[in-house]
Amino acid sequence: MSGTLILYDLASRHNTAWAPNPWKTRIALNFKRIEYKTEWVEYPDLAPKFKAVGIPPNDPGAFADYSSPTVRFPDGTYVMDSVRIAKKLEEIFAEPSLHLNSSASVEADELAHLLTMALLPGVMPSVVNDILQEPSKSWFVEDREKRFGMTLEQLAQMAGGEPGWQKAEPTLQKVKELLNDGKKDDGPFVLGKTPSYSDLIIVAFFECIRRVSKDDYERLMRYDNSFGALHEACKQWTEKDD
Ligand SMILES: N[C@@H](CCC(=O)N[C@@H](CS)C(=O)NCC(=O)O)C(=O)O
Repeated sequence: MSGTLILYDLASRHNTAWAPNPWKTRIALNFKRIEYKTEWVEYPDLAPKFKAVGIPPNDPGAFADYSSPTVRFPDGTYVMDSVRIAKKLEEIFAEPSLHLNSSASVEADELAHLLTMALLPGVMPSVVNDILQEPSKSWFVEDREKRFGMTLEQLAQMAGGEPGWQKAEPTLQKVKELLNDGKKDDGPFVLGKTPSYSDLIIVAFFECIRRVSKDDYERLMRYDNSFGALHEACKQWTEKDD
């Protein structure tokens, strides 16, 4: 089977990308200038849609059995999970390279995950009120309340705002080090003048925050000049967002 590559991304009322993990794949596709179509999926449709085409669930212990990003490649195969997708993209579309062998790639993925865990609880009410539409909206409220054992407002009160930023602090420091220390040259990227997957992952997180909370995004950009310089240098790969 051949055809256009399809990115299954989480639906929003604006029909534009917002969620942190699908942004990792989208930005990699944009970076490699690969032609693709987006299929927007509502949260409760992820599992039935992916099961129906035979995708095995994520490994035990994953946040969800079925998740976005998922990609259907032109040969008809499906791959779920941003890291697996990045590896396959690099195999099929070698240039420009994502430089996945750089140890910074793994570190950046971990840092982006930690930042998401620290700063997302504070913005969940805005995700519900400003981004999601039905049926995801009701599904998300119910699912997250069950997972966290409290309402999203209580969660934001407890773990968002200053506590969230405090939790993020050591990780922000590491991102700053990654962008400033031990580089070969003075470019804006983790490897200096050469962009790589590490940069794209960090910017996927920046882009998500920019789209869900202007205040948090501005605070993030004030943390260190290297953050804004990186985001600016990667902006060209965030433009296609639908
Ligand atoms: N490690 C996975 C994480 C994917 C993930 O958790 N994606 C979220 C959206 S940001 C999702 O699909 N969640 C589904 C759910 O909450 O049921 C990856 O990088 O692809």
